[in-house]
Amino acid sequence: MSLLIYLNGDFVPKEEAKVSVFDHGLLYGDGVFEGIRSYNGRVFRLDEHLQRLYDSAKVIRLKIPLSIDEMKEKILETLRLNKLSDAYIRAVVTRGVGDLGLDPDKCSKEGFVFIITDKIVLYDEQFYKNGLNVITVPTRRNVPEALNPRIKSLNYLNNILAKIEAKNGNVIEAIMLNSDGYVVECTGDNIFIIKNGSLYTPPTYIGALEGITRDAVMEIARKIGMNVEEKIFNRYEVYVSDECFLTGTAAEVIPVVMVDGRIIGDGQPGEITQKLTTEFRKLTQNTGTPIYPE
Ligand code: PXG
Repeated sequence: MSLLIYLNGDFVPKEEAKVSVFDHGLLYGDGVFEGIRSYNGRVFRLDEHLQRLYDSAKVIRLKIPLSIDEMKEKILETLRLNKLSDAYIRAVVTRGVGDLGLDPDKCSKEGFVFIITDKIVLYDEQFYKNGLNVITVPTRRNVPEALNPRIKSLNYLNNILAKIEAKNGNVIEAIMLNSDGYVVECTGDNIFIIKNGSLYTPPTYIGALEGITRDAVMEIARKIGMNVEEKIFNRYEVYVSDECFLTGTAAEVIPVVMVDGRIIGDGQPGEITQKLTTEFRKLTQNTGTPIYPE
């Protein structure tokens, strides 16, 4: 059976799930999206993801033709139709079909929605066991005053340029700085460092996405008694940190053991990072919105 896609009101096989070449999501990256995950028959932090989606849409003045509750139901329905339990979910809202000009008012009054649910492609286990080697790349994170990175928009060129530079350096993820040279985040993950038992991550106002995994990890760290701070830091603090890790829906919690050729800690995934990973995995297995009636 072919994968079914929710396409603006209908469920269609993936071969038939097409969007117009006049869609402004395609022409201009004019739209918003979410990457969500389900574990063990439950969608992890679905309400938080939906709130971020609707907040992003509000900021770009994009009207979503479904209420939050309807969107939630459509996501769950798509998962059920595809009989998925452990899945990756992509919810996308574009500005819809318009003309060849920028004017969003020439598009339909409401956005165009599609939802893809598919089996999750897991990161290679060796990254979790051995940790990542990352580099800082020249492309700076978008300036919030121009395009706020808190908007999870379909325009990901900033991150893609950084990803290309990461791959040029033979690594899979890159640290991005803001225009002032402070560490912000990675191309598709938030960044954390640990120093003397305290956990630090850059504040969102300097240009980081308010990651759902980031929030969960900060909650867990506080629960186990750690001091947690959203704090501005530069590469120096990363190089001399005791531990470093990245968080994201796809990657979950992934240790970093080398940054720009500097070994972090003892070059092995740190103890606290491992503890946070274990606790995060427990949370993903034991919480979330049920896909199937329980
Ligand atoms: N920062 C950025 C710039 C992101 O795109 C995160 C942080 C982590 O946020 P969550 O809410 O997932 O904890 C993201 C995640 C990918 C991929 O293939 C990642 C994201 C979106 C699309 C693809 O790694 N966003």
